[in-house]
Parts: sequence; structure tokens; C-alpha cells
Amino acid sequence: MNKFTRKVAAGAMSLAVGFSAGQVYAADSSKPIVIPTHNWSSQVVMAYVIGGIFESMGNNVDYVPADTQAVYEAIRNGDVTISHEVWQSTFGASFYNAMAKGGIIDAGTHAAMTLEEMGVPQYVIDDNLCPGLPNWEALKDCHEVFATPDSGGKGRWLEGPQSWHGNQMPERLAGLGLDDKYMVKFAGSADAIWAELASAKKEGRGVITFNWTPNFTDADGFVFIEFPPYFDGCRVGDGGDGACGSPKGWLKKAANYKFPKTHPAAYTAFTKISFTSNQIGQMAALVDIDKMSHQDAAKAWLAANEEVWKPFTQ
Ligand code: TMO
Repeated sequence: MNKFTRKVAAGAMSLAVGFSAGQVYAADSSKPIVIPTHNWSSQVVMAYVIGGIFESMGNNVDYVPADTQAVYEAIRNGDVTISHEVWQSTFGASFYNAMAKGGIIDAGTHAAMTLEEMGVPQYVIDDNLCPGLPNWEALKDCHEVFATPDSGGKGRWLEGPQSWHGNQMPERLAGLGLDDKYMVKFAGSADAIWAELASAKKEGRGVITFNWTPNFTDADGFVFIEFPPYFDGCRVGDGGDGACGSPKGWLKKAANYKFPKTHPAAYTAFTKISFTSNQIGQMAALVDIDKMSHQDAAKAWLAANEEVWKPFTQ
């Protein structure tokens, strides 16, 4: 063997090793992967993060604003390809209803655990504005602390947009027997919740809002109220009396059932994608604290976290 053939043989060997170590994918379709955007920050940033990951693999991507509940039907019938933040408490039922009809698949679970619940900022606890919190029964004795000019003398729960949970929170107040002392106001947007939390903090006043974790508020301290534990069927929509809190839940990914066939490499990467609470909190913070655009936040996140996402593509 001369120098030249030795080199070729070695090259062939490393080529063989290279192939056996990875997968060989059928080519992904050049048709765009359709990613939905919703109305809270981590979801939109993560849409562009995952879109950027797909683009790094040579795929085409489209983004469509989508209703947070109807999107599961849209994935089922193929108008939308994936959902990357399926929060158990808010969307679990819609996800599994669509799955039961056929056409949507479970593409794995993020590392982050989730909670979507009513709560108060840390100073409400520290300053003892409602003694006994975070136990929900403390609310019985301090509705005045949470009254606002528009709440008719009752304590106010500032709930998220009604498109997220329908009447779940008014039903919960009734189920717990708190509806004579508390009312629900629906925020027009997530930003309206953050604005109210900021102004209440400035004034040092009591405030109850819907919030969730992971979120940018994790860093500041937000205390979720402890309601009677969730169980399947406790909500009014599921046949119960509504007197329960939210589940400590999962965060899943969903896909149209054809995605593994049309885009096998992108689909495989999507099943490997798993973000932690910290990573999801960062994605939200880049927008809600640092005031970046969602697209710029995603670019910055991808640039700073190659060691996190590159392995998903390999
Ligand atoms: C679905 N959400 C994170 C807003 O609770």
C-alpha cells in the first residue's frame, strides 16, 4: 500500500465510522414546517428558536398566529405542523380531544415541569398582607386587600385572556364558595398582567393574578396560591364542582401525524428538543425584561446556547 492508498483506506474507514455513528435520513420535504405563535412570550420566542433549529438543518419554516385552543384541531388536520408548548393544565384537554379524533401525535415532553395558577407577588407574603397565604382559605378573610376600583367592593382575580381558560376561574370561585367575596377580571393580554403586577408592586398593594412557571417572574419571586389538589374530573367542564387548583403538570410537544414522514430529520430533532425551566424562563425574560423583539430574542438565545441545541440535530 503506498502513501496514497493508505490515506484513501483511512478515509474510507473514517467515513464508515462516521455513517455508523449517525443516522442517514431520507431528505426532508422543502415544504415549510408551519409553527404556530400564541400570546405569551416564551412560546413565541421558542417558536423562532425551534424554527431557527429547523432552518439550520436546511428546512423551510412558516410562522402563523393561532388560537391557543383551536390550534390542536389545526395540527390534526395539517394546517399547522407542530405545537412546541402544550401546557397540561390549559391545553391538555384540547390536545387529547384532537388526538382521540386522529391526526395529532405526542412528540415528547420537555424537562421543565409546569404550574399555571393564581398567585401573588412575593412581597404580599413577606409583608403579610393576607395572613395565611399561600393557603387559599386565607382569602376568605381579606377580600378588601385585593379590591380594585373596578371590582365592586369584591377582591379581584386578574385572570389571563378568556381564550386560555374560558370560565374556569369564575367556576372555581363558585366551587370554593368565594364568589360572594371575589370576582374575576379577564386581562386583554399577558402584558396587561405584567403591567398590573408592576403598578401594584410600586404601590405596595395586594394583587392576585394568573401566572405560570416557567416564566420570567420566577426570578422575582411569585407565590402560587395552594388550592385543594387537582384531580381528573374536578373541573366544571369535566363534570366536577370546580373546587380545585391546577395540576402540577407536564409541558409537551405535539405534531401532525405526517410530520415524521414528510420531514424525518426535522421530526427526529423535534422529538429530541427538551428545554428546562431555566431555559424557558430565559426566553421569556429576553422579551419581558430586556424588551427585545421575539425574533431578536430567539437569535440571541440560539447564538448563546449552541451547546444546548446542536445535539438535538445530531
Ligand atoms: C399557557 N400559559 C403558559 C399562558 O399558561
